Amino acid sequence: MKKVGVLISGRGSNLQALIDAQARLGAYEIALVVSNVADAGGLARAEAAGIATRMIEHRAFGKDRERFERAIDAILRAAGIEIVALAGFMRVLTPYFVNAWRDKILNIHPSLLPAFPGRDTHARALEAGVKLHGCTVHLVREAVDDGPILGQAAIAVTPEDTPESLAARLLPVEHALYPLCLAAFAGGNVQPAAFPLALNFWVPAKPR
Ligand code: 4DW
Ligand code: GAR
Repeated sequence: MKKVGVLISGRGSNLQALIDAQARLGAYEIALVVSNVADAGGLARAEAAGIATRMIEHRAFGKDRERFERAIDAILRAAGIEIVALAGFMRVLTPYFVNAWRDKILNIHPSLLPAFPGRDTHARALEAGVKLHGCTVHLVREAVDDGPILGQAAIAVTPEDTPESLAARLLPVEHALYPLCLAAFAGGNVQPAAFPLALNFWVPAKPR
């Protein structure tokens, strides 16, 4: 069982998915949730699940990103964290933190990377006229939305789709993909698939 620390900045629906799946998947345990935003909805979700939380407000560190990250690093290490999962965490991590936790930080991004890195992914996917959209779980590198891809899941785009409808249809897919990728990664023994691999799976019946 690997001890996971989840970094959040917002509503925490992906955190909720990781919490809800951990007993079923049995490969990771969320031991700590760290938020850089005081009123992040994810903090209440963690508390409701009996998970320890910490608030490290980046503003308190001014422009010194590395000092902010040293504070997070110290908290993660004190809690015995082995894997860091970003779940809607909005601060770019510097080379210091990425290298301190190299190959131990995962992120979920709402596009089929390397297509549509950055913000407004759904609007840009529609603008580009793609017929498949999706989400990606990847290892975090210095460059944002970059790094080895652990898993992807795709959805079909319809002519009626709006950025909002795409986001709403993709979110439960994110919630299915992230726990599976984290569990596979935590279980070790994973390497890039040697052949194209498409997964289809049931998504949670309960809306978040
Ligand atoms: C991400 C990328 C850029 C910003 C926010 C989030 C996606 C995931 C991510 C978070 N931190 C990361 C990643 C990543 O993929 N790779 C690394 N670190 N190394 C972004 O531009 N954030 C800005 C602030 C936004 C805000 O506070 O509202 C920022 O200046 O950090
Ligand atoms: C999710 O859609 C996630 O894929 C996206 O932010 C949302 C967080 O929602 N992440 C990024 O855009 C990273 N570049 P949540 O707080 O409800 O999990």
